[in-house]
Amino acid sequence: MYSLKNKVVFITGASSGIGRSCARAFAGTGARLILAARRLQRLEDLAVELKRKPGEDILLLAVDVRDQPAVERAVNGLPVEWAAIDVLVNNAGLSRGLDKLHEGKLDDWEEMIDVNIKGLLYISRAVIPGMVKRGGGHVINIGSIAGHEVYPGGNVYCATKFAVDALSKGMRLDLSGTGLRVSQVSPGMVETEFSLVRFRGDSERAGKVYQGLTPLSPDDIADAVVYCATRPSHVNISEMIVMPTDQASATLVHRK
Ligand code: NDP
Ligand code: 8X3
Repeated sequence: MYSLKNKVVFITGASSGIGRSCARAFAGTGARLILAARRLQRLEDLAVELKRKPGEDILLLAVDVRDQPAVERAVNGLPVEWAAIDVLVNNAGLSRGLDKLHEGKLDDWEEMIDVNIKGLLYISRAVIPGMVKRGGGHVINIGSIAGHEVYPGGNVYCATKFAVDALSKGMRLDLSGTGLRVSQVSPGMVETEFSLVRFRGDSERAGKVYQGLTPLSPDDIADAVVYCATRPSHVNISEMIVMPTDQASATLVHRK
């Protein structure tokens, strides 16, 4: 098994859901954590929960992944003892709305494309060159079943996750021979703030998404992410598609 003890793990979108669960799971491996999100207070609360001291064994970054200069400043400005990132978990992402394409809101499209595709690219562009220089590192992208199958109303969100799938494959090709690993973990339905964000705070509508079925928990996905990161260094898990037992495909869900 690949030991993560004292390795530097950088997680985007660590203030909630899958990213927060990844932070907890990686903390259990003895890794040092760089946690990024816009909501700094949430990250500070998480550092307290994990009993870690910001700056010492955990580093918190308030950054909007859509802001390329800010991303570059944050990564290039890391203190020297934090600069050698071993594992990057590209998790920050969101969906907005479930409108038919011809009725879609342009702002929703822009936000999903800016965060899910461009944000992932900005972070990757800032972090991966250092890994290449050091001859090692692991990029783990959070894709989705929505990156393999399109569902009604999913249009642009699905397109962004298809793009993440293409970027994961592209990274693996371009990084061949560098010693870096690239994995993608693609979940089905996970109960997080995802649907609340998609429906802009409408908790009744968000709750209905998971009604009558047992969704995945964000800890289930963190478990898969840590599994990828702890394989021996000659093993690259290209992709894990993780579905709830109650969900057979993007469109077929069993509800009691
Ligand atoms: P949550 O809404 O619970 O978490 C999303 C995270 O992304 C938050 O920490 C949020 O932090 C961060 N984020 C959003 N926008 C930005 C931004 N502009 N800059 C920086 N960080 C941002 O959702 P999930 O945990 O479910 O989602 C995590 C990932 O998992 C996403 O990529 C999503 O597409 C993917 N996914 C989710 C599934 C699900 O069913 N939940 C299934 C398949 C994939 P903050 O707001 O503080 O900036
Ligand atoms: C999130 C999974 O099916 O709600 O990526 O789009 S789904």
